[in-house]
Amino acid sequence: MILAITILIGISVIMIFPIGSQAQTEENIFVTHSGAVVKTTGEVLDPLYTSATVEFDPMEYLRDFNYGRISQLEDGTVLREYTIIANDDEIMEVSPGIFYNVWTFNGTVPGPTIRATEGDIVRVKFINNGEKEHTIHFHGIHPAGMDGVFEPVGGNGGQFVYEFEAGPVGVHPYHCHVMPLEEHIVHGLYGVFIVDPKEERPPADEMVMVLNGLDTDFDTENNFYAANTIPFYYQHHPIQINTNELIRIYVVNMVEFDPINNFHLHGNLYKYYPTGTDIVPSFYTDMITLSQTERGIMEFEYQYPGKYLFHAHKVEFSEKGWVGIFMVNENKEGTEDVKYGS
Ligand SMILES: [Cu+2]
Repeated sequence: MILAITILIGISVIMIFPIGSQAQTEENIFVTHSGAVVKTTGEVLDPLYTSATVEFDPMEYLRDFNYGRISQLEDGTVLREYTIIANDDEIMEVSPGIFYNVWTFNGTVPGPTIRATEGDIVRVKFINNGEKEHTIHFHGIHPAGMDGVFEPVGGNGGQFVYEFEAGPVGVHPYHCHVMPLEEHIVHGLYGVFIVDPKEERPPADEMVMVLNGLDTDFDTENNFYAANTIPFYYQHHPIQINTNELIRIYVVNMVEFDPINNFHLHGNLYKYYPTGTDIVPSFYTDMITLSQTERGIMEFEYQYPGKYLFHAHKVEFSEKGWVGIFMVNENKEGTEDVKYGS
């Protein structure tokens, strides 16, 4: 009897284990709106990408700020006009052999980082070229009718113009707010909205990092994680910065499914401004924890040159792609500060 049970347990262990391990690599077939059929395994790989093999360039996105088309209203107020086009039928190879149906603002995940100065009028012409209804919901202060929740914009060319005064100062996410909300966000309809103070922040080498995850096998769990969409990208392509130069990172956590994310910096500590709304930092730390759409501004300078990791200290996330390197170069005399906010 004991022998029989042992055999049964042994068999059940042997049987259960392969089923569990195979689930990771099981192929899923996915049909897009246009009828294209793609396969994905959901496996997480650590590929050596180059800018020629990714459709989205995380290095370009990092320091790309869209200040809009600038003009002045009669009373002298600055008007900034942007166009954001939604789509929900693009397929992107996010890791070798892993295709994902991305829903995009202006063709990328994340969408463009739009930027204004507090008090400017922001006018966003939104065009929905997708099949589904979409909106843009901006975090920040604006009238109810500009909130992008109760005014879904129809697909196939639907339009809406969002207009509001930029504020408050800080870093804010924007995202689609059509139900089921989780689905619209997870597929990639989000971006960053920076509101600069009227009195400019000190000059710095500025960058944007959107922490995100992609569920490539559609089981409502993320298969990989990243800073700016492509896993491991900044590990294989270190971000070049200089010693003794102020670095300012606008960081936004857009990971769904997992309750928290975090940001750990090696060999240094950073000043942290939650939501960026205060000009006085709240923390001096090497670790912040972020829940959904939580964000802030990090500032630091490296004293010593060399290679330094930055990554989620939720180690599972870093092992599945949310990891990068700063290559700190000796600051050559005469290096000019990069000025932003114009
Ligand atoms: Cu949507």
